[in-house]
Formats: sequence, structure tokens, C-alpha cells
Amino acid sequence: MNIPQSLTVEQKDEILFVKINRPEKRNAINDELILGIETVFSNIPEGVKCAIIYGEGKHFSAGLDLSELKERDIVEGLNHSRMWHRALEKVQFGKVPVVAVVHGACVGGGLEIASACHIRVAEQTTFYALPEGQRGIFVGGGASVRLPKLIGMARMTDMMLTGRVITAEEGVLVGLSQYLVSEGSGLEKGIELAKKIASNAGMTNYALMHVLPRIVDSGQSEGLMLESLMATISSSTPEAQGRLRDFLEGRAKKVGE
Ligand code: 1HE
Repeated sequence: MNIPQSLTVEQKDEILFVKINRPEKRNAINDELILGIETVFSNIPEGVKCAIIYGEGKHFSAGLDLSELKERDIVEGLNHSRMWHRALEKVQFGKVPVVAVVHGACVGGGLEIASACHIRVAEQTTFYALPEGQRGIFVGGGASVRLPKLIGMARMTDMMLTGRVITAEEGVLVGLSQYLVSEGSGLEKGIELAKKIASNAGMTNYALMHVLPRIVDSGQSEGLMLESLMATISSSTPEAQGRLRDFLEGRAKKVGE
């Protein structure tokens, strides 16, 4: 596997830790890094049930490496954006759910990476922005599709039109992150969540990763049909039947336990 030094990948039991490790450039994402992310998420090792992506240093990621944004012709520009799309599709529609643990700057392409993940944990130091507006460019790594689903179109438009910076506290209120934790405790929270995710039935995780987004993108009538199909398939698996029996016979945890 061709993984650059700026990406550290480590498997511990059922969790894959993927660290963006380029702190001297504030984890700015160059071509090598985005291709490394594509490789890692296309080759999730056997036994891994959840991945965590996080950043070394004071920031999750400063976004696209602007020093590589040289004069590209139109076709090269399209290919570059499509490379990001390909890589982040592997994150969103890969083999396992991905938890992003963010802190410091989570901006531009960094926010695009975080929004391709399934849930986000933010430390208090986090701030979110889309500086593309100020740099005279447009998002190219999937934000225009994924971010409005998290925060709504008006908020994304505001971030790009005015350069608005969203704080960690605002982020959790508007749906950018699902958890807000103190500085330095993001990874611990990410691991706690990853362990819960890893203990789910495989079919449930599959449905949430691959079917729910399609339901959201479809019309009501197709969506409801997809839901019925998924509900029936999942409840017919031996794993689900075992879990239901465990509850009915008093062996399973109650809600909240
Ligand atoms: C970079 C980048 C970068 C830092 N590309 N080199 N993203 C942005 O427009 C964000 C630009 N970055 C910043 O606003 C700040 O760097 C931060 C707020 C993230 C952090 O500030 P700070 O004071 O901690 O660091 P710094 O001193 O600004 O940067 C340290 C070094 O990292 C410095 O290099 P050095 O060689 O002078 O030490 C910076 O040049 C370098 N650096 N950010 C390249 N982004 C798929 S399309 C997505 C489109 C986008 O993502 S556009 C948004 C780009």
C-alpha cells in the first residue's frame, strides 16, 4: 500500500486509527495525502469494525494545500476535484463507519474530510470555516453536497459569502459535530464511540452507512420502500434474531445502560 509519511495508520483491535500527520503545515492536504486517504479507506484491514480520523498538532486540518494550487488548466482542475471526490467517497461509502475527531482549524478541505465521516467529535478548540470564498475559489471536495445536509444551505452560503467562522459550541448546535468535548479528550471520546459502533450488528452499520444516505437522497415513496426492505432484511438475520431473543429473555442491556 502506498501510504505517505504524512499519514499514520495503526490498527488496535477492532479500531483503525488514521492520523493526518503534517503539523508543520497545519495538516494541509496535498495530493499525496488525499491519495493516501483513498488508499487507506479502500483497503480496510480484516477485523477492523470502525475507523477514527484525527490530526496531529494544534489543528485537525487547514484544508487544501494552497501551495499546490498552481495554474491548472480546466481539465486538470476537474481531475483534481474528482480525485478528492473519489477519496472521500471511499471514506463515506467504505467498509466501516468513520468517526472524525476534530480540534483547532477544521477548515476548507479539512471540513470536507470531516463531513464525509459518519459522526464528528469536536474539542473545545475547534473552529470551522470555508475560506474558499475569501480565496476566490469554490469548494471542490464534496462540501456542497455533504455540508447542506449537516447544517442547511443557508449556513453554508453564509460561511462562504461572509467568511464566517463557526465556533465549537455553535458547531454542535448547528449539527457540524455530534459531540463537544474538552481540549485533549477528543480521541478518548472517539475511542469510546468507536467501541460502541464496533459492537453493533454488521447489518445495522451497513444500513446506516450505505442505505440511509440513499433514502435521504430519494423521494418519499422510494425512501419508504427502501426502509421497508432494509427493516425486513435486517430483522431476518440470525444476529438480529439472537439479539432480540437476548432482550426478551432478560440478557440484553436496557436503553441507557
Ligand atoms: C499552509 C496552509 C494551507 C497553513 N496550504 N500551507 N485553507 C485556508 O485557506 C486556510 C489557511 N491557513 C490558515 O488560515 C492558518 O494556517 C491556520 C488558521 C489554519 C493556522 O494558523 P497558524 O498561525 O497556526 O499557522 P500558520 O503560521 O498560518 O501556518 C504554518 C505553516 O503552515 C505555514 O508555512 P511556513 O512554511 O511559513 O511555516 C503556512 O503557510 C502553512 N499552511 N495552512 C498550504 N492551507 C478540495 S478543495 C478544498 C479547498 C480548500 O481547502 S481552500 C481552504 C484552504
